[in-house]
Amino acid sequence: MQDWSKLYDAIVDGDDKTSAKLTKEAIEAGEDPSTLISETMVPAMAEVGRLFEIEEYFVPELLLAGRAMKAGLELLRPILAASGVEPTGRIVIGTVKGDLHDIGKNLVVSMMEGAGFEVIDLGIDVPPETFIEAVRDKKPQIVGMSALLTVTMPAIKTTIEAMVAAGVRDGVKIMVGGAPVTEEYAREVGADAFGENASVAATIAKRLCAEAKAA
Ligand code: HCB
Repeated sequence: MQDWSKLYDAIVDGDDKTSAKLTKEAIEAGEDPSTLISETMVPAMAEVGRLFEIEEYFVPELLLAGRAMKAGLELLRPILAASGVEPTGRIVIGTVKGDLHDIGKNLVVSMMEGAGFEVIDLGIDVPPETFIEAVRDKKPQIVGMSALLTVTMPAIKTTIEAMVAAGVRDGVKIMVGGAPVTEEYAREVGADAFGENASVAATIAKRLCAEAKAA
């Protein structure tokens, strides 16, 4: 892979126009989208998180960096989706109630589309009722939930409990993820899997889907 450190810098600096321009150049140069995301773009967002932690960055910088990341991802998404073959299954995914972070969830969406899944993206700040409605209407094999804040992680548990109460839990596999979520937490709240990152999430989703279809 060529050196795309200027793309890394554009995301850290929150420069969406340069991020889009350089992503376009990377696509034209034949770079592999997954490698560009995992080796340049995701590390840039990690650096943004570090700068926020040491109070060099504040919320406006996070917003700008998020916008710059999205500007690049939007260009890569159709290419990732086009690499898929047979529809693998259907997944409903969303960021749980109270949480507005969607960059990681959007990456999972892109990777899932790339793996051939039909993805129904419920967006951010999704209440349990919306997950339940989507399971009833769309009949997915998998439900994905994302949480980035320690204060919104409990909404994963609440959503799973609401799904149990509504009688829609047993028909689906649940995968959870997001920076503060762990394998142990996933087990504790009764999820079927934990997706450490988007590419692992897509691999696990294929396995879960095969299990759901076999059941
Ligand atoms: Co935000 N924020 N933020 N933020 N934010 C974090 C998450 C902190 C960790 C920063 C910090 O303090 N170090 C922190 C949370 C601390 C905590 O809870 N312990 C924090 C805070 C505190 C806040 C606010 C409260 C700030 C404030 O207002 N004072 C506020 C909360 C708003 C709300 O949600 N109600 C807030 C707001 C924002 C924005 C809006 C400015 C912006 C979000 C923009 C957007 O998403 N559209 C933002 C951002 C950008 C971040 C950081 C910098 C980056 C998050 C990110 O995009 N990571 C983040 C710092 C960090 O995470 N280090 C910071 C990159 C993606 C690729 O990683 O982990 O999301 P990911 O996803 C992975 C992985 O987890 C997995 O696959 C993904 C791809 O590999 N995955 C799944 C994710 N979901 C999955 C679901 C599955 O089913 C399977 C796998």
